[in-house]
Amino acid sequence: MPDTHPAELIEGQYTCVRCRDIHHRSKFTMNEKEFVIDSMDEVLAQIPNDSPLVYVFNAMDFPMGINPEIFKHRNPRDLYFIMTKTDNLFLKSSGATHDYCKTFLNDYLGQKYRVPPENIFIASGKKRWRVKRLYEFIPNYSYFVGYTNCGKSTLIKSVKVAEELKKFPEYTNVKDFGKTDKLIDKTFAKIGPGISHLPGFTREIMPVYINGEKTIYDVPGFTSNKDLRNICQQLDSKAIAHMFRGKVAQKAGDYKSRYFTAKGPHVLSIEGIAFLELPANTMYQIRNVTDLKLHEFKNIAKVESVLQNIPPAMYPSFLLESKTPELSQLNKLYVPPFYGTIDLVLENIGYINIKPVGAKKTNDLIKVYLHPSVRAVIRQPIMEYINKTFTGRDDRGEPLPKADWVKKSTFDLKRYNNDEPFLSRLLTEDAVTTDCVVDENTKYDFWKE
Ligand SMILES: Nc1nc2c(ncn2[C@@H]2O[C@H](COP(=O)(O)OP(=O)(O)OP(=O)(O)O)[C@@H](O)[C@H]2O)c(=O)[nH]1
Ligand SMILES: [Mg+2]
Repeated sequence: MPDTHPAELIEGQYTCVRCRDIHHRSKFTMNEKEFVIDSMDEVLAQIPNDSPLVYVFNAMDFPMGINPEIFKHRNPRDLYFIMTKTDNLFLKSSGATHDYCKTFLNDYLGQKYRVPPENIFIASGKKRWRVKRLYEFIPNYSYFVGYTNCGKSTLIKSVKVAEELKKFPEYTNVKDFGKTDKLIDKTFAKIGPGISHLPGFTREIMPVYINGEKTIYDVPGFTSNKDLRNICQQLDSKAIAHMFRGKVAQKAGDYKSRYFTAKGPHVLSIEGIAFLELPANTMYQIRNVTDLKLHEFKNIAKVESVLQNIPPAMYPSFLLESKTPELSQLNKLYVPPFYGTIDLVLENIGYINIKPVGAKKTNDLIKVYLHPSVRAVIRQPIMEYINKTFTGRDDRGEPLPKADWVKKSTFDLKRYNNDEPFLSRLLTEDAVTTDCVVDENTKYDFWKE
């Protein structure tokens, strides 16, 4: 048994000037030359046609991380899918929630794209959950692809670190490293691929050798948003980390989680990078599953005037502080008509769970002012698919009035079926119709994937 403590193995100097600058954030700027984030086709063009692909996606903004174009490059049987960052979805690496999540992904990717269940894996690179099985799941010579910042390099690193930890038998059987996590991160800072909260960090395909048995290729992430860089150029590294940190959905976005009530025509600011204008005469329960702060304004006119000159005392509510763009510079979109609860999902950032309450008095839509660097969609509430919830029926299958649910309703897992849309993009002004009343039977009529 080696008597060296892992922390003593640490670190020399950084070998790459760019990495050092990013970590110490001295002079690094995210300009166009330094940070090139390609489209999926450009990235895939660099990978041999017959190599296995492991497609990685972020749990928080699912299914925004699934780009269906990937199925043009491979048959679904030859694609391996890993949902990572699931530590932002639930609290434990195994147990019911993990299994329900797996069922959900099997249903979703299986029914929609014909991906076999054995090609789907649930992981957390950061927490190194189930890393031994992850190692077995990954085909030799596979390339890790996915949107930028989704956690590819961290996953590969988790496998590499698990191998290194074998040299320290006292750590090999530890499932969750808990307090030793930081120590391990520090110790192995230079092992395996580089990771960063800055999108576009991995710039070249890089082989990672594990155990002398397997080779995995880390690949630069792709993006569908040419404006992504814009926001990162204006923020320091701490602010970017905060923007992408997310919250644990099982704590903040569950039906039992704390909520606050917001009424139209109030406007909810998501730290000034998105504004939700609620229609007058509407009321919602809001659960915030992002790390960003929500701030409620009286109406859109108030927002407009504040944005013209943000008082420094309000900077904590504005990610971009004095550089927050005015409303005219934001994309104006509408949440399509919905019935029941939805998640408004912000790519990489997390989501806002929105539940209408009270009698419906208007057909006006929620208007979203969105920073051009941020993509957003709505989806059915993901927690209903990975946690058991009220069915609204009694044990004989009879529908119950809402007031009786808590006492009499059965509890069940919602199962995905490909008959109804799971997500919708937001609508542009010209796609909005005035006659858009929906009910239980027509609730997805205006959803567009
Ligand atoms: N909570 C959580 N955060 C993670 C996890 N994996 C990665 N991250 C964070 O996400 C950010 C991006 O991680 P990377 O592994 O560099 O992502 P990438 O996909 O390699 O990004 P590119 O190289 O830009 O394509 C970092 O801030 C990580 O700490 C995870 O499992 N859970
Ligand atoms: Mg990377």
